[in-house]
Amino acid sequence: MRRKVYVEGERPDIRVPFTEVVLSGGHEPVRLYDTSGPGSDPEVGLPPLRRPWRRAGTQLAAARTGEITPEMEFVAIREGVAPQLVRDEIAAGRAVLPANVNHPESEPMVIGSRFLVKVNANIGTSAVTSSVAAEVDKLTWATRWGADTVMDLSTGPDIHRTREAILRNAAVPIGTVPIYQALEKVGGDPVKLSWEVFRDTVIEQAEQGVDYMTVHAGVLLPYVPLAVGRVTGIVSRGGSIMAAWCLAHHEENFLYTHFAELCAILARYDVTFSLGDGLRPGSIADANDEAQFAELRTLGELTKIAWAHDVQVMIEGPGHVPMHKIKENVDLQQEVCDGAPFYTLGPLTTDVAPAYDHITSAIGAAMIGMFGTAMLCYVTPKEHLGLPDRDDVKAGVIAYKIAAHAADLAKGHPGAQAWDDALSRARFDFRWEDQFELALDPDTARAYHDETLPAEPAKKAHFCSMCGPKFCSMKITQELKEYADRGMRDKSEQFLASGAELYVRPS
Ligand code: IRN
Ligand code: FE2
Repeated sequence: MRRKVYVEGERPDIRVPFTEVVLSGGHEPVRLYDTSGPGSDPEVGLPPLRRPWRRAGTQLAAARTGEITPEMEFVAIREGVAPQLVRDEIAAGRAVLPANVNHPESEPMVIGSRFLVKVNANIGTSAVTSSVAAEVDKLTWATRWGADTVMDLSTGPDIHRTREAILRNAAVPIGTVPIYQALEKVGGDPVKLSWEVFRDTVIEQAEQGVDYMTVHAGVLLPYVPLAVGRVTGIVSRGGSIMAAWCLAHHEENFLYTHFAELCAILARYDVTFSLGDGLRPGSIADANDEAQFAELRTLGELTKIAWAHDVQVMIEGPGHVPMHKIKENVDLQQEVCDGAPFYTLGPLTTDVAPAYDHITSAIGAAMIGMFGTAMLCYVTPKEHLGLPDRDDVKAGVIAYKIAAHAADLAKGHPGAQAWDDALSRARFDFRWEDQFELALDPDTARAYHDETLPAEPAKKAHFCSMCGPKFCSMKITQELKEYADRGMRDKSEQFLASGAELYVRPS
């Protein structure tokens, strides 16, 4: 059985949610990180949990003065670490706590290499209309399976109202790419974009409560030609929009030239920068090329400007990268961005498996997570093929939760392995119900088991249909263990009965 429990902080209004898995036979319950939120009626929205904590100044500014905010205390309990570690990592810029002052419904979380690896799920429609309720449903669905943040990438009509509904129902931080809405405002022609339209869009979204924003400020005019000879050119939507603007006007990217003004706006709301990788590689052939790394160095430069304004920053990364070229990405990013959190899209480790890119990319995500990436942007099976539906969202989130947890284990995050150990013990003891409940996806685990052995007694059986009763290795090992225990007991009784004395070596 699973149930939601809350752990209280020093202030009684700090109540940190966990999923508690209650196990059979007196085994200790297991507590899991819980992103699902308290649940809401989409028409009403969630209660404004963080309203009493409202502050002037960003989490970064507070951390730098040595303050531990209620948000920091909340995430310390959530992560099972000391609040001082949270504060110090934020102060150093190595972690971000995205929490817009106008999004009081969100439950605080932290993104940084010293903490649990996080997963982002993208939702939002293209030009197809979709009801507000349908978007809220996708959000709830993604967080139910463990998405730590959700990005609303909606384009098309009704963008403001949809985002409002998402924010008012989101217990996780919400990210956006404001250039998409700015482009809508100028009728879809990148050439007509301007700093003013972009600025007003950022203010509109910050007022609503968007917690972090992707800004493609590193796509500089001189870098655009570097992408020309590539197999797949510029694959980032935001990157291609800014490249088109730069070329048409033959001017430097206005996001870069107005970056300090942008920092001043984000600081007012404590919106976190997610510096976009507009020149990320879109194919194995283009991985780690000059266009990609030139942009990354510029993102390093912008990171320092944001920090000077007390604005929190994370850095977006690739893309498509073969396994042997992954580590170089993290090492370079950490070096040029002074340890700012890395947030990568996969990477996909091969281009040959459309329809399975949640797998090609989860392989890369697990590796890059192990090397120190703080958040993984999911890829669904529909990547490169179409707009993901509900099932794709779930498949993407689950694939990425696996990658993130595998990385947590490899990094030795305190407490990560307790979950594996509890599940393995349940498996070895044939506590089938406990095994299902501990699973990342209990529904599918149970359904697969019951496909061949649906009867109730099978939930106590010492085998499953994979090997059958005679060939179950776990059953044989258990019998072996019993036999060995019995054998040892018999031997010791024999020994004692023989009257022999133990020789004890003098020390
Ligand atoms: C994450 C890392 N690199 C890119 N991303 C995500 O891609 C980003 O957070 C956002 O969800 C999306 C932006 O795509 P474009 O506009 O760069 O294609
Ligand atoms: Fe791709």
